[in-house]
Amino acid sequence: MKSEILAALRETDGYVSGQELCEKFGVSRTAVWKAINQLKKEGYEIEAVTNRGYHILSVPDLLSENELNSIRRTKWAGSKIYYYDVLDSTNVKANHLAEEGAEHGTLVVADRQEAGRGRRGRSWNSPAHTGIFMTLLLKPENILPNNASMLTLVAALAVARAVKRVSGLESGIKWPNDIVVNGKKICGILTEMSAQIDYVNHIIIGIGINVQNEEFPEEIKDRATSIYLESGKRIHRAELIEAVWEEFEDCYEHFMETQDLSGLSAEYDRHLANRNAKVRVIDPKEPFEGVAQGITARGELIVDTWESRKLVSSGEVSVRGIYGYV
Ligand code: BTX
Repeated sequence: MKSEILAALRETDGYVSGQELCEKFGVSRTAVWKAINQLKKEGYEIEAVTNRGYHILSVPDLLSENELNSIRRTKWAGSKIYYYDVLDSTNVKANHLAEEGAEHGTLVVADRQEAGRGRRGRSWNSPAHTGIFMTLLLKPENILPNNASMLTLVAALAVARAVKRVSGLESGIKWPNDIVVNGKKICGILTEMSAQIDYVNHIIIGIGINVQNEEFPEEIKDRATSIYLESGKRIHRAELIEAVWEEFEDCYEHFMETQDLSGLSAEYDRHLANRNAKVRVIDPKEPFEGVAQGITARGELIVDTWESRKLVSSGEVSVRGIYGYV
């Protein structure tokens, strides 16, 4: 009920009368009044004016099921939202939920992670009240396991679009899965899949975004940054979460039409952080250097070396700029 009332208040720039809310949700005036008081306690500034009704003045940067549901405009992403103040990892939780039968579009969000996961056993710094830690569960009916890794790139593009929309910041994508601003990481994406040889059980897309952070631990401070540090703006995390999944739905539709990135690669290339720059490809078998040109429709990075054109697939390989992390 609280999230419906919140949604009704958000829908209008003006006032909503207590009577309207009672009728809309079939509840008593006291119930409305109680819900409004609870919202105020949580930090929402709500004005009540006699004969006019309620009006929302400001919203705190708060993550909660109410906040996330009341702001939701997506078609299917986040159709069911699980919010936690603290989790070990939203990816771990989403995996469990998937195994228990949770549906396509289920979203897990946490305010803090105690064991946030990066790729290949690395960890993701996930302090409270600062970042976005979330995982979307996909149970696509017709996707081949070989195509699933491209979804990381789809998600990266969605995050870059959403960051621009909500904060105004132009970000780059460090192939395949980091979003960077001024050469430092503001977001990482970890896609995991449960599949048989020719059938995908489920895919989970975990996204971590540094939003309000003012500082980072010593080990990562020269390669990590946040939306606040880069833009000086205090954006609302819930608003960014909503924008990411709206953009993701759009990118995902393009992806599913062709099951590749042919409809998205040009836009991805425009964001590619080290496009036309020299990169070092750290391939465990054979490291090499070349100039990054863009991506193929299958999401491989095109790197021209002095002797040939090479296509780099994600997986074991990582790519670094010659003069630093990007
Ligand atoms: P990655 O392996 O590419 O990056 C991890 C590396 O990035 C770390 O080793 C460290 O150097 C650096 N790092 C750690 N924390 C941060 C941070 N907050 N900001 C910038 N750099 C950092 C990238 O892995 C994938 C990360 C996905 C995180 C999300 S959060 C929600 C979901 N749940 C979960 O457990 N993981 C994903």
